[in-house]
Amino acid sequence: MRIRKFASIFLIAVMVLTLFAEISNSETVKAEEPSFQSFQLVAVQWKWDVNDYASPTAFKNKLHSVMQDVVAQLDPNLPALVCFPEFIGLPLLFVDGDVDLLQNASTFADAIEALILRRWASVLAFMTWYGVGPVRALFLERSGAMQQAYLDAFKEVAATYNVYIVGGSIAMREVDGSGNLIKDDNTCYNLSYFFGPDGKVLGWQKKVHLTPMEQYKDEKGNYGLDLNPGTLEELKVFSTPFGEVSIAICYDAFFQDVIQTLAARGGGILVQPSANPKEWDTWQQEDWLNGCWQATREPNGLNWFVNPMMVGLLKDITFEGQSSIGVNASVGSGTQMNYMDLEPIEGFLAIAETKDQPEIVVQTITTDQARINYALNKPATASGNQNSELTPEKAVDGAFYSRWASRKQDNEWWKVDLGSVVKVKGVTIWWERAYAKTYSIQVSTDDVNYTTVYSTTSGDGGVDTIWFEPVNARYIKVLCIQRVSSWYPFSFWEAKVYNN
Ligand SMILES: [Ca+2]
Repeated sequence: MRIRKFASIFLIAVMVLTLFAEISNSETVKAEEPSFQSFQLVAVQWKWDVNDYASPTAFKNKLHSVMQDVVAQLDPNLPALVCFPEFIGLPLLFVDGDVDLLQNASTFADAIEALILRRWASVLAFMTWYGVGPVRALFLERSGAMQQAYLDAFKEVAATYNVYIVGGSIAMREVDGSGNLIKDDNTCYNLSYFFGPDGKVLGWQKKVHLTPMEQYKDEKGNYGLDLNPGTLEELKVFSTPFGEVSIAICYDAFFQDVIQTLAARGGGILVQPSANPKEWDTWQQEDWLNGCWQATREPNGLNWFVNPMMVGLLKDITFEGQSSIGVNASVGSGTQMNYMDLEPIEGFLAIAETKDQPEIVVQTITTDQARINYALNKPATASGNQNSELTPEKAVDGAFYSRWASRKQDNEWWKVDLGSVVKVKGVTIWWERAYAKTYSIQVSTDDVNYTTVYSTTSGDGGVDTIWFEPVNARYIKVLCIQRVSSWYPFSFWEAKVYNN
């Protein structure tokens, strides 16, 4: 990851703009005013009921029922981002005919133990094959059934109700939108998937900072969920037509490294899917302010937050908390309010009334400050592509498991047509490991005369976020000049172009 500090590119920008001023003086091309759209943020406060996990159909029916309550509160003419809590998919461990174990056990740990015993033969095979403990082996073994139930249900409701969805999280192996394993290894993560309104999976976020309960053993020696942590380098920022979306799963929103990485990669709306297995007492409410509320006190580009929370009993474990929606201090002050036992403060826009009941928290945002990725789903072309799969438009499809790759040679280019001349201010390139060592970014209003707004000879891959002085442009071209390795082409997962 690299953050391009404004100062470090200022000189380049000045040089470029001096040049550009000479060209643009003779031009009469005007930028279109961006059409900012109001949008709706939704936090679903979900209450555990083990019967919702009896079968894939039971889970899907529950989601439909909740979504019908959600859309009843929405303006159908405005786009919506609907966010579900952390671990909504965890009890899908029992979805394939094992829910009786969950219903009959007195504790959640007992239910997991009973499931390991019932599926002992196949769990043992996974333990042996992958060299892992019984709980990890159970997740590996159950992942296929879990992901199918989770992805099928969320894809269907996203498409049915035409909304973007942050699917809360599930503990399982990493699979793409078609359910294909990303890598056949022994890792399992706390994952939250992101769904488009056509029902398409656009990517997933891994939790980076695990709680003791999610690790192999906690500090008292109790066995936990034995999950793997994600890395900062893997953190994504997703695009919608109404703004960028960053996901920090629960504990992650309390960590500056996660918040700063998300902010540097585009920021936008910070979604914190949460499940708090503790009493919602005054101490806990005060501590919770150190999460997404605190993360949006500084002008860091994370301009709103949505914090859906899990409530109710999962066997012996009580989950409590008030879901909320809020705004960055640099964008607005919100309404004076706070969690139930605390003094009102600025920053919140809406808070659930209860800590233990299902609720739907909705907030309409009317703004001209959303960060929009103009390149999303716009026509893209290139000097060539490696094969018929890795085509130029894969870099603007919003999906983080599809990419463009050039032919295996230096001096290739990729270009997006934004459709009209607009004012642009930044570009983010999410390089695959086949990154460019030397590359330039050029802009044009007519696809004939191009101006260079950025160039480097020391690219190091990862995610490059580049800011420059606002410039009118319709065409954005990435000139890929020198590859990092002659074995590779040039390749990136996504290229974004920002209004601010
Ligand atoms: Ca893509």
